Amino acid sequence: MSFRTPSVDYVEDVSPGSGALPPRAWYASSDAKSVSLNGSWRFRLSATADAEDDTFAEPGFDAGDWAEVTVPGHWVLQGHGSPVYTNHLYPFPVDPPHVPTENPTGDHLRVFDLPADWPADGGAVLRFDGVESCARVWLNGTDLGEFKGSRLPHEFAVGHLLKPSGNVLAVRVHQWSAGSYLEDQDQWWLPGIFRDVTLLHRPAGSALDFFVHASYDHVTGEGTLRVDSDVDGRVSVPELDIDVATGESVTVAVEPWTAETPRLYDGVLMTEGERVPLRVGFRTVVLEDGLIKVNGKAVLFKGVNRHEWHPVTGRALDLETMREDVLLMKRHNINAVRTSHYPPHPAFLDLCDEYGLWVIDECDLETHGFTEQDWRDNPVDDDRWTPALLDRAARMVERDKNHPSIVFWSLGNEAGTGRGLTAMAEWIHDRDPSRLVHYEGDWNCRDTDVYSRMYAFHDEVEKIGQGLDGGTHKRRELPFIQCEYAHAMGNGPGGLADYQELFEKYERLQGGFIWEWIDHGIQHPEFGYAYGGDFGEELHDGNFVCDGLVFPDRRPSPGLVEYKKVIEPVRIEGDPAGGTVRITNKQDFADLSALDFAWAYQVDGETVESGSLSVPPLAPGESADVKLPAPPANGPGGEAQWTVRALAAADTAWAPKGHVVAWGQVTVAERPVPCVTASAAPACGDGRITLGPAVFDARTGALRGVGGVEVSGLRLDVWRATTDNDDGAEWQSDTRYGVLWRTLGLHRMRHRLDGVELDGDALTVRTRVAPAAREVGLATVYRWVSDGDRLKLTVSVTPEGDWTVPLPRLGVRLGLPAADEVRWYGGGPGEAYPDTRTASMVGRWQSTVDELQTPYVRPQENGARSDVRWVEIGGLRIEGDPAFWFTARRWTTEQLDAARHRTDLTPGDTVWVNLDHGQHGIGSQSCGPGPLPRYFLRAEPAEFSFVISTAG
Ligand code: IPT
Repeated sequence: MSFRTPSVDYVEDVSPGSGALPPRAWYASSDAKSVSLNGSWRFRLSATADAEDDTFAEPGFDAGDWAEVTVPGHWVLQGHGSPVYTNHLYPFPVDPPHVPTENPTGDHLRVFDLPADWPADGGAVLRFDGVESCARVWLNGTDLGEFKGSRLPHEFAVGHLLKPSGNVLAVRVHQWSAGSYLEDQDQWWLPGIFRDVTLLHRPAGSALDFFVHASYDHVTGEGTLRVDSDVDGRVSVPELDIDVATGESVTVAVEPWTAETPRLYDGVLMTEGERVPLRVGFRTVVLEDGLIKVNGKAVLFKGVNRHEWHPVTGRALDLETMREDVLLMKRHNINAVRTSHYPPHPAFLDLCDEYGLWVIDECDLETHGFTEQDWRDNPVDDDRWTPALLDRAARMVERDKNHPSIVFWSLGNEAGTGRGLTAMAEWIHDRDPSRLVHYEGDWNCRDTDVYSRMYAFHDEVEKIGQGLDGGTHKRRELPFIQCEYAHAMGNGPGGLADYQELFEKYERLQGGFIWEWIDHGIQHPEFGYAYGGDFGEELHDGNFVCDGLVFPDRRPSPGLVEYKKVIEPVRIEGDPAGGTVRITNKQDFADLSALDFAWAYQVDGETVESGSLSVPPLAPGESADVKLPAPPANGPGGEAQWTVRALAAADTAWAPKGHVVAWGQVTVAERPVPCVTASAAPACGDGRITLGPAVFDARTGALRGVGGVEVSGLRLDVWRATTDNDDGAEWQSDTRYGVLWRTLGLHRMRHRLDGVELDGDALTVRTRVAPAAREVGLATVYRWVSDGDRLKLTVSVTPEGDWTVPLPRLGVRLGLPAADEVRWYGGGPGEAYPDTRTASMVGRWQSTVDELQTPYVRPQENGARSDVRWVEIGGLRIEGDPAFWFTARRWTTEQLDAARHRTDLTPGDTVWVNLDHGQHGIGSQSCGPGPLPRYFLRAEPAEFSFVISTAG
C-alpha cells in the first residue's frame, strides 16, 4: 500500500463529514460483545493539519518513539500544547469556514486484538462518543471517513475490516476546523478524543435504532408504551405484564416518571439477534394553557447549567464524577439540568433518568463570536451550513431520544437567529413531537415552545410574570424560563431568594437555571487552579471560566448552600406568637410522606430540647399549621428560637436517612442587649492610657491590648477585596460600584487623628477617615468605656461631603497576634452577605481561622458570618450591639485584594479580624444585575458598639 500526503480540505469544509453511519439511539446491549478502546494510545503532535502524511495509519507503521496519551482525554492537559480560554471570542481570525494554518493536529494510534470469543459472524461498529473538533479515521489502513461535531457520537461500519489480532486504528484529530465556528461555547478549547472509543459487535438480526414512546395519562393513571424499531422484535416489561411486538401500543396502569418520583420500569427489546435493556419512564410533556405541563401539572424548574468538567481531565469525565454531580444536585434540592452547551456523555442522562432530574438537552452549537461583527456571516443564517446544523440536531435527538428525563430539546446557545435554526427546530418538532423545543437567542420565539432568557433583571422578570412584557403574539402565549441567571462567579450569586419569590408568585414563570454548576479551574502546580491567561493565551477572559456553584474539586460553594435553601421543597415558617409552624409542600408531584420532621428549641443558640414533629403527608401545594410542643422553660431570659427541620425519613438513592432537606427558624425571645456600666475611669501615665482591662497609646488613642491579649491596628474599615460581582462585567447596565469604589479611593483611606480625650468615664478618639484627592470623608469617633472587666467600644460614623456611592463595608478591623479556634453565636455555619443569607442558620458554631476562608479560585472578599451576637477568637470575646458581620484571616484585606490566585496568599503572623456593622450586597453583576437597592450599604450616619473582654 502506498500513501500520499492527504488532502486536508475536509478540515475547512462546512459539511458535517463523510463515511459515518446515520445517527441512532445510544444503548448498551445485553448480549452483543464490545471492546473498549480507551486507554493508552500512541500520540504525535504536529503544528499544522498537513505536516505529516498518513503513512502512520498503515499497518506495520512503527510508532515506538511516539509519546503516549490517555484516551479519553485532551492532549493539551497531558503535556502537549496548552489550553486556551475565551468566553465568546474566537481565538482565530473570523473568516468562515477557514481556520489558521497553525492547527495543532494530533495523530493517535492504537493497535488492538479482538477478544478470543469475538463472534465470527455479524458486523461491527466503531463508535466515537466525542472528539474535538474534527477527526479522520483509518482502520487497518482503510480510510473510514472524517467527522465534526465534537460532543456528538459518530459510528463507522468496520466489520469487514477486522482481524483477530493486530488491528491498527489510526485517528487524526485537528484542533481547529469549520466545526470550530459552531462550537464557540464559553469554555476552554480542549482538543482530543475526550470520550469513549468502543468497538461494538453487531450480531445478525441485531437492533439498529429504536424509539421508546412512553406517555402517561394523568386522568386515567395509565401509561401507553410503543417502541418503534428499525428491526422488528418484541418488547417486554415483566413488571407490567407487557409483551408486545415492536410498533404495537399497549396501555396499562403505571406509576408515572417525574423528577421527584423517577419511577423506571425495566424492559427488554428483543430482536432476532440481540436483547437491549430498556429503562422505561412514563410521562407526558405538553404546552397547555401557556404552561409547560408534565403529567397534567405545571412544573417549576430549580435548575443549573452543567458543563462537563474535571480539574485534571477537562471534559473527559468518568462515571463516578458524573454520578457525583447528580448526587450533589439532588442533595441540594436541584430538580433540573440544562446540558449547557452540548449533549453530555450519554451516561449522565442515564443518571438523570435514574435519580430524577428534568433535562434540557442542548445541541452542540454556538456561534457567539459573530456578535463582534453584528452577526454578519453567521453560519446559522447561511444555507451552506444547514446540513451541518441538521446533522448536529439529528445526532443529539437520535442518540438521546429514549431518556424520560429529557423534556426539552435545545437548539444550542448564543447563535443569533437564522434559517438554519428554524430548519433544526422544524426537523426536531417533526421527529419528536413529544417534547418541547428551547432556544434562548430568538426573543420572538419563532421556533420555540418557551420564552427563554438569560440574566433578565428582577424587575423585568416580574413584568414578564405579569404578562406586561409585550413581544410577539406568539411569545405572549408562552411560559417563561430563565435558561441562565444568577451568575455564580466568585462570591455570590446574590439575589437568589428574590428571584425565587417571583418564580413562585407568577404562574407564567416556570423557574430557571443558575449559571453554572462548576468552576472550570484547571489543577496547576503553581496557581492551584488555573484560569484564562494562566497559559499565556494571547486572547482570554480570565476567571470568567470560574463561575460555578461548586469549586473545581466539587466542594460546594456557599452559593450552592444558599440555592439549596432558597429552592427547598418544603417551606417551614414559624409564627413568633402562635406556637405553630406553617408547613407547605412546594413540590409539584410528591407528597411529604418521604420526610420526617424534627424540632429543636435553642436558648442562646444551644439546643435545650428536641423532638419529632408529626406533619400530615401534605399533597403538593398544600399547607398546614402544625402545633409545636409547649416551650421548655427559658432559663434566665436568654434569646430563644425554634428550629424545625425536614429530613429524609429513610435512605434514598441519593441521600441517607436523616439528610436535611429543608429547615425553618423562628425567634420567640429576643436577645438581651449586652450592657456595660461605665464605672472604671481612664488613667493616663507612662505614655499609656489604661481603662479597665485595656491599654491604649496615650498619644494616638490606639488600643494596644485587652487583658493579656495584644491588639493592633484597630480602626474603621470600609474596604473589601472586590468580588467578581462588585467589579461587574463592563457590558452590564447597573452601576459597577466595585469600579467606582476604587476610583474614589476607598481602598486607600487615610486616617487623620483629630483628638484623644479623657472625659470622666470615657476615652474618646476623634478621627476623619477619607481618601486622598477627594472631599468626601467619614468623621469617626471611637468612644471607650469599661466596667472594670469588660470594655465597650462605640463607633459613630458621620459621612461628610457628597457620597454618591454606597460603602463596600462598614466596621472595624483589628489584628490579633495568635488565633486559631473560633467560636461564635450567630449565623452559620457558612458565609453570608446581605443578599446571600437565606441559608445562614442561627446557632452556636465553631471553626478555625483557616476553615473560615471560602476558597474562591480568584481571591476576593469571602467568609463573612452574619448576625453574629458574639465571637470568641484569639483569647477575646466580642459581643455586638447590634449583631454584626464577622470575618478573620491570616492576611490583610489589601493582600487579599492583590492576590490573583490562592497560592498568592501567605499567612502572616497576625490574624486580621473584621467586625462589620454593614456589608454591601453581592448581586450578580459579573453577568446580570447588581444587588437590589434594598441590599445597598448607604453612606449614612451610623453607630454601633462592641463589648470586648478576655474569653474563657
Ligand atoms: C452567557 C452564555 O450563554 C454562557 O455560556 C456564559 O458565557 C455566560 O453567559 C456567562 O458566564 S452569554 C452572555 C452574553 C449573557
